[in-house]
Amino acid sequence: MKIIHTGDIHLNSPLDSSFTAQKAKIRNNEIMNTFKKTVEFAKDNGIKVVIIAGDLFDCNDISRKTEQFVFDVVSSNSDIDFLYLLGNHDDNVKYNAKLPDNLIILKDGEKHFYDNVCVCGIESYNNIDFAADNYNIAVMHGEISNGYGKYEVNLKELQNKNIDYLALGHIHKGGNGKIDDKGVYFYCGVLDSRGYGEYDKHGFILVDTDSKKYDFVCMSSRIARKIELDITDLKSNLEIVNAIEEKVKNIEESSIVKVVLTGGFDEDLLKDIKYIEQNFEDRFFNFKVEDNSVIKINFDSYKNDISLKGEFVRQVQNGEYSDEMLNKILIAGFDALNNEEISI
Ligand SMILES: [Mn+2]
Repeated sequence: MKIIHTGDIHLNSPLDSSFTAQKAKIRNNEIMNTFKKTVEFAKDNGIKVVIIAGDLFDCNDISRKTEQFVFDVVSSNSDIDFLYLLGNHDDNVKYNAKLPDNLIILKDGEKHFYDNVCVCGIESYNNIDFAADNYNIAVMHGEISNGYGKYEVNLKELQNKNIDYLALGHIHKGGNGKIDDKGVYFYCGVLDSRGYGEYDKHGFILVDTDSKKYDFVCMSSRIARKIELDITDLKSNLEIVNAIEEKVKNIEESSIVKVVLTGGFDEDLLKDIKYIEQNFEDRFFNFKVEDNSVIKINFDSYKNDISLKGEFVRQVQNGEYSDEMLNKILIAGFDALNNEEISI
């Protein structure tokens, strides 16, 4: 049989670190629709089991609208079982309405059988008890580690326990590996990116228990992209804009884009991040510049400089600052001495 393994959908996220309130609302609605589309995929492909490996919701106090949407989608597909393990974000959601019968909370060690396929949520390693002749799916929410914390997954404890497939949630980027000679683990990653930090394609894993094939199915309604640009050899804001233009020319306009500036720039380059951002803001769903570049100063050339700038550079050079602080002071000082707005 075929099973969908998803998780970390994080419905009802504030998304305020990536977007304005207006765009956050749009993005949340889109992610709700991605959940709906995932269920439609199950319906269209005759899939009867959807595993949600934790963090369906981003918080315990979800809006009634979100609850109603999820319950509607689930209850209108009553022939699909949604096996839902609680995550660290949604372990204590208080629902307003009664849970649909087919939204089944996975309890530690409780087995759910579909012919020879057994699905079981695991919180305590003591409760692992899979029969060798079944196809066994363990569901956990946590990160692979050598530890024993609540959201840590210790593979040593899962070896030689007849697990065929370990459905993991919690880590927002997909990934997989082996448990032992028999079993594999998969992180499904988030279903659809919520913004910066959840880059590239996202979706769910389609588990085929017969062929033991595990396929990633992309569900991204928008893709977040991170692009690096080394500005070491660039001399002006215009050159930076042109270099970014070259980097983003093939990126879909629906994307969430971040350009990270790196390298050491010449002190004569009066960088204006707002100006740079303005050139791309309207083209993409969201556009941001993260400036990690540093100012390059030839301290020797200021040794005998009798100007105010020379005095400033010498003062700063003799101060005891971290590299990061030194960079900030130099940029702000040069902006001030050049009669530019100080952007610190
Ligand atoms: Mn989590």
